[in-house]
Amino acid sequence: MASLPKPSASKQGAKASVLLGAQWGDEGKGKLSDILSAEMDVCARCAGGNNAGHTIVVNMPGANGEPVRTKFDFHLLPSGLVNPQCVGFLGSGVVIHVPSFFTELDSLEKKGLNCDGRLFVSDRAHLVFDFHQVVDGLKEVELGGSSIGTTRKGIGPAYSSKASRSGLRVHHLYDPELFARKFRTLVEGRFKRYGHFEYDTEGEIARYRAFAERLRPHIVDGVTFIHKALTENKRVLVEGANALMLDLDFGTYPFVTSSSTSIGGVCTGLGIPPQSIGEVFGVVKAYTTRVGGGPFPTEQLNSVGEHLQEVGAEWGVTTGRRRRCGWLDLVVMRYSCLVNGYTKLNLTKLDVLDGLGEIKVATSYKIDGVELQSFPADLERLAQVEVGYETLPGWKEDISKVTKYDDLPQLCKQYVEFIEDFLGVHIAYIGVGPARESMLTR
Ligand code: 2SA
Ligand code: GDP
Ligand code: MG
Repeated sequence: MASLPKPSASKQGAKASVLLGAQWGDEGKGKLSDILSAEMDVCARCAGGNNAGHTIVVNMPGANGEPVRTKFDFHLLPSGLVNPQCVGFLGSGVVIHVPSFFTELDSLEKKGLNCDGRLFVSDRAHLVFDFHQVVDGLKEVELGGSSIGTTRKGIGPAYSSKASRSGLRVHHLYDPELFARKFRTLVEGRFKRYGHFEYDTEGEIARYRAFAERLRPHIVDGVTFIHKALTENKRVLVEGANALMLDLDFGTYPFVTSSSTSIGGVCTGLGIPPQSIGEVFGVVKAYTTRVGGGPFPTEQLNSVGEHLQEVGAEWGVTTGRRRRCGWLDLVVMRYSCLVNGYTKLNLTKLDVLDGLGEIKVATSYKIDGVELQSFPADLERLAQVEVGYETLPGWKEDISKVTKYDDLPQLCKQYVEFIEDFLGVHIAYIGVGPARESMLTR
């Protein structure tokens, strides 16, 4: 095994670039991750699990070498894997459902991506088991009308096991006695809490013995792996999953996921210090969507919302659920910029706004006529806010074929520059379609 680089060496090494969702997820992170990964040696996930759904549309070589339009949906694995030179890494903060890991890997290989020798997993990452997924569903049923609307992938229950110090990590797979003992205790605990549900505990223990062998070539000491990459000046991209408003601490709690999806999760999920972070790319959709329950101040339960949902094809990539849609919320975005410190933004799905007569953008929240200084922590207060909008004129043209920023309609540029001025962060990339080529740079 490679030994840990000297701390002084890591300080002089390369800085990792980070890409994070700036709203409630599904901003189009996968597409930017794919584009940036063309110039990367490593693409790493630091948090979340197979609840994520990152879509990439690229041309793959067909049987006779002709380009074939291919759509990839990544859930647990890093999207950068689409680029053949890029190594994928799942850091310690990720929760891993091993059967899904292999299903996803197999489906990539079927689509013509060879991932041999370029996918690694931290030995400190926690495992998600099928019983966590069952419990995820049972918890949701228990919550009834106030359910979170989770993906039911077991993410919350797995992070609960981790936080309560009874979880199983990847390295436990290689101590079969200990693994079996801890596994039985965990399952028994769930039976006590939720009543006996159908589950073949001994069958699962046997299944994981086989998985352990298949997983072995992928496992690394995660801290050594990432520091070695940085020390050797490898180009590293950290691909965030979910988004700031779903962060366990800074999102709309309890309507959040159970991991640290903000910038802090990069350090805790990979074991790197803040000074090893370089660019921080924030991905922001030109409007807002949310999937699952929870507050959404700019939601449009009307023809505007329907337009955004239909034209934007807003369906969950993991669960197929219809996404809720509304106007861009710059109060959320200002808060998001504060927490994550984006150095550059990618505004995505601008083409979805084509043809709208006017476009609204939320710029303030008021309660009893008093403007709030920040995004409220208390959801009761959030429910009382009166959203202040700025109305901008829309553009009539189809922008999906535009390849240069200067060629966008004037009113479209006005929309982009309004957002940029409000947030004070450079919009360096603009998405005008789902494909890799449909990205303008500025
Ligand atoms: P969980 O399953 O415990 O993480 O769910 C908790 C909340 O986090 C939301 N969440 C998501 N929101 C947007 N996109 C996600 N990924 C999929 C996608 C979602 C899908 O890319 O479309 O297919 O439904 C994602 N994953 C989790 C979730 O809706 C809950 O509000
Ligand atoms: P992620 O979770 O942030 O990676 O985003 P998702 O993949 O869940 O959802 C984004 C959806 O929008 C996917 O279907 C993408 O193919 C699509 N998409 C990404 N960028 C653009 C864009 O600029 N325009 C349009 N029309 N679609 C886009
Ligand atoms: Mg998604």
